[in-house]
Amino acid sequence: MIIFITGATSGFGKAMVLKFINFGHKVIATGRRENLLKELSQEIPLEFKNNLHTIKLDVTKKKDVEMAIAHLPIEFSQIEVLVNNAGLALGIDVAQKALIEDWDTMIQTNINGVLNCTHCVLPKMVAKNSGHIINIGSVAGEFPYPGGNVYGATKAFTHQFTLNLKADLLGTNVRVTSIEPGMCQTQFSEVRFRGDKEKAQAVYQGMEALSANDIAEVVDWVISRPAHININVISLMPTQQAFGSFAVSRK
Ligand code: NDP
Ligand code: 8X3
Repeated sequence: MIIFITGATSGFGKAMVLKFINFGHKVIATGRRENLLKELSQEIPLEFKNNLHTIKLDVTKKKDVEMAIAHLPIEFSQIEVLVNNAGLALGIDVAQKALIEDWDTMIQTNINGVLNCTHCVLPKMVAKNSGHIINIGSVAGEFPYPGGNVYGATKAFTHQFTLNLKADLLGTNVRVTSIEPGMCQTQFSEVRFRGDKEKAQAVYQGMEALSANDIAEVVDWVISRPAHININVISLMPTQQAFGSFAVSRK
C-alpha cells in the first residue's frame, strides 16, 4: 500500500512509519521538522530505503499541501491510505485564561490541517473507487475535562467529520475511520506544556500510558481489514485511565 502520514517526525506518526515500512508498504512521511525527517530516514533498514519518501510539510499551509500532493514522485503518487495524524494541544488553562493564539493554532492544525489533506486526496480515491482515510481523534473529543476546551472541540470535529465523510462516501469503496486514544506517552504533553519536560513526565507518572506503537498497531489492524469492512470509530485508553464523575461547585 502507499500510505501518506502527517506528523511523522514524532509519536504516533513516527511509530506508524517504522511499522508500515517494515511491513513492505510505501510511506510518505511528512512533518515540519526536517532534521527529524532525516533522522527517520536513517532508521529505515537498507532494503526498505526506497519505500520511504519524506516531505517537509506544514499541514496548516493549504497551498503547500496541494503542491506536495500534486508533485509526489510517480511511484508514491497513488495514495491508498491517508493518516491525518498531525495535531497538538497547547496549554491546559481554563477557557477564560487561555490564549487566543493557542486556540487558533489548534484549530488550524487539528481541523484545517485535516481538511487541507483530505480535500486533496479524497477526489482521487473516489475516482479510483478505493482508499482509506484515518483521522486521529481523541477521547478528549467525547469526554470533557477542565482545560480541554478547544483541544477537545477540535477532536469532536474530527470525530463528526469522519462520520459525515462516511455518509458522503456511500456508494464508493472508500473507507474512513476515526481513531480516538486516551493518554499516550509521546511528545504530546511536552508540546502542551511548552517544553516543560518535568510537567510532561508527571502526566504519566505511576501509570502505564499507551505507547505510540500501540496506536500504530491499531491503525495497521484497521487498514488491513477486508475491503467490505469499514471500522467507523475506535476509542481506546490505558487500563489505568477512566472518566471522572460530574463536578459540582458547592457553597
Ligand atoms: P507528538 O507531539 O509526539 O507528535 C505530533 C506530530 O504532529 C509531530 O510529528 C509534529 O511534527 C506534527 N505536527 C504538529 N503540528 C504540525 C503542523 N502544523 N504540520 C505538520 N505536522 C505537525 O504527539 P502524538 O504523536 O501524541 O500526537 C499525534 C496525534 O495524536 C495528534 O493529533 C494528537 O492530538 C493525537 N492524540 C494524542 C494523544 C496522546 O495522549 N499522545 C491521545 C489522543 C490523540 P512537526 O513538529 O515536525 O511538524
Ligand atoms: C490526548 C488525550 O486525555 O490528554 O488527546 O486529552 S488527553
